[in-house]
Amino acid sequence: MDTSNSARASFPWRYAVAGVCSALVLFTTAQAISGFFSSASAPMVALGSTIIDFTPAWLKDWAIGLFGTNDKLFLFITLGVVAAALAGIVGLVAKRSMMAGSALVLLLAAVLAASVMTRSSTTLTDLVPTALGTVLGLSALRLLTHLARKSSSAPEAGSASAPDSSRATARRHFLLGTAGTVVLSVIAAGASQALRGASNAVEAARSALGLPAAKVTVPELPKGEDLNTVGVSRFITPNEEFYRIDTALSVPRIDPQEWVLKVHGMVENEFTLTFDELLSKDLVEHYLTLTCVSNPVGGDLVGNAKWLGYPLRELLKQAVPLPGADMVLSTSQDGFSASTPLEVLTDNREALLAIGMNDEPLPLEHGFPVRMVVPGLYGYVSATKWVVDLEVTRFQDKTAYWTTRGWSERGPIKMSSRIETPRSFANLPAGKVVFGGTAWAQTTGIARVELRIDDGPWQEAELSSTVSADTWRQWRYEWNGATSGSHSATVRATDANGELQADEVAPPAPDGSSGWHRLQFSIQ
Ligand SMILES: Nc1nc2c(c(=O)[nH]1)N[C@H]1C(S)=C(S)[C@@H](COP(=O)(O)O)O[C@H]1N2
Ligand SMILES: [Mo]
Repeated sequence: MDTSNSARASFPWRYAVAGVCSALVLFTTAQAISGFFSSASAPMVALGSTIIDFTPAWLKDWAIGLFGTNDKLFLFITLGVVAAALAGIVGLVAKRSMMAGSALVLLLAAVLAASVMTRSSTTLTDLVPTALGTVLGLSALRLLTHLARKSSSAPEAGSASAPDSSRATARRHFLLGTAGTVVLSVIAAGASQALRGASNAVEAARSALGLPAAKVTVPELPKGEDLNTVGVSRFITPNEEFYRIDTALSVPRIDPQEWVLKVHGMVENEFTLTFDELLSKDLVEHYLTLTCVSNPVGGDLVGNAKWLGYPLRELLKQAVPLPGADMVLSTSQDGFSASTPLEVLTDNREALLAIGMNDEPLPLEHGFPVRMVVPGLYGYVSATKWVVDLEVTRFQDKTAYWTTRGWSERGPIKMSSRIETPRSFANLPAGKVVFGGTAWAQTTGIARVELRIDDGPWQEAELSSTVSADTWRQWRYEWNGATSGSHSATVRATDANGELQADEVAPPAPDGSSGWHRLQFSIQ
C-alpha cells in the first residue's frame, strides 16, 4: 500500500502547528526580553502601536464607538488571530522549503523591527528583544518542521519495512517538541509578568508621593452639586471609573525623578523643569470636565475631576513667547502630540500642567507623573498625558498627532447634554418617571436644560448647583402621570450666554459630535 498518498491528501496540520508554536516562542520570548529594555521594544506592542498610528480617523472612531475603552483589547485579539494565521502559513511554506520558510520569518521579523524603530524614544538596542526572539522562533521552526517531516515520512506501523513503533515514535517526538515550545512560551510569559512586577518601581514611586498642598484651593463644593439621581453619573467621576482614551498600548512608566519638561521653540527663555521644581511651585486646584472628541451624542467619553497643577499661563510667562507664535505643541513621552492655541493657554482660564487628580497623584493611565488639562478643548488638542515637551510654535509650522490623521487642528468642545436615566428602550411602570443626566459647556457654563416628551412642549429641568463654568451640571425632570405606550424623550441645553445647544446632527469626526440626545422608552 502507498501510505504517502493518504498523507498527501490530508491537510498537513503538523506543519501549521509547527508554525504557530514557533511564533508563540518568538513573541513570548521577545516580550520577556523586552522587560530589560524600553516598553516599546516588545514587538507585539510596537506593531500594535504602529497600527494604531496608521489607523484612519473613521476606523478609530468605529472601534471606539463599538468597543469603547476596550478598543485595545479588540486590536490585540485581531492581531493575535492574524499572527496565528500568518504563522500557520509560514509552517506550510517551511514544509515545502525550509529556506523559504526561514526567509518568510525574517521578512516578518523585519516588519516587527521596523515598527519598533518607528516608536518614539526607541534606540537600536531596543531591537535586541526582536532579534533574540526571532533566533529562538526560527530554531523552534526548524526543529518542529524536522520532527513533523519525520513523523509523516516514517513508514506506517505494520508495514514490512519498519518496526511497528517507528511511526508512533516519530509522532511522539513531534508531540514532545510541540509541548516543549508551549512550555517555553508559558515560562517566558511568566517571566514577562515577573519582570513587569519588578519594574513596578514607578507604581511604588507614585504611591509614595505625597501631593503638596495647593496654594489656591477650590472652595468647598456648594450644596446640591450632586442631585443623587439613581442612574446618573456622580458629580465627581472616581479615578477608577474615569474614561481612558490614548494611543498607548503599554502605559508609559515614567519615574518622576527622571521626568523633565522641556519648554522651547519661539520663546525668549528656553528652560527645563524637573518634577521637584514643579512641586515647589504655587499649585492650584480646579474642577474641570474632560471630554473626548470621539464622544458620540449621548456617549460616555466624558468625566469630571478635581485637578491639581501649575497654570500653564504662568509657565509660558516664564518662557516669554515671541511675537508670531500662535500654538503650543505638547508632546508625550510615547510620541503623541497635541496642538493648543497659545491664546487659550495664556488667557485667564485655568489650563493646568497637572500632577493630581481627585486628591491623588495622577494614575499611571491618566498621565503620571504630569499631564495637561485645558478647560474648553477636547482632549486630543489639549490634554497630553505623560507630557515631556512644550514647543511654542505656529499652526502653519507644526501639525499634531490627530490632525495628521484627518481630525480638525482646533477642537473647542461643543455644548452637549445627555439623558442617562432611563436607559434607551427601558420598559417602565406607569406613574412617575424620573429623567436625569448631565450637560456641559466648558468655559461658559450651563444655564438651562429642557426635556421634551414625544413632540410635547419643552419642560425646564431642575439643575444641580454650579461649581464652575468648566464643569458639567446634572439635570433632573420628573414626569408624573406617564401614559402607557411607547415614547421618546429629547434633551437640550442652553449655556450661560443664552445660546441654545445645536440640534444640527454631526458625527464625532472631524471636530466633535452635535445634535440633541433623544431616546425611546415605553410605559407599561
Ligand atoms: N500621551 C497621550 N495623551 C493623550 C492622548 C493620547 O493618546 N496620548 N489622548 C488624548 C485624548 S484623545 C483624550 S480624550 C484625553 C483622555 O484623557 P483620559 O484618558 O485621562 O480620560 O487624553 C488626551 N491625551
Ligand atoms: Mo479624545
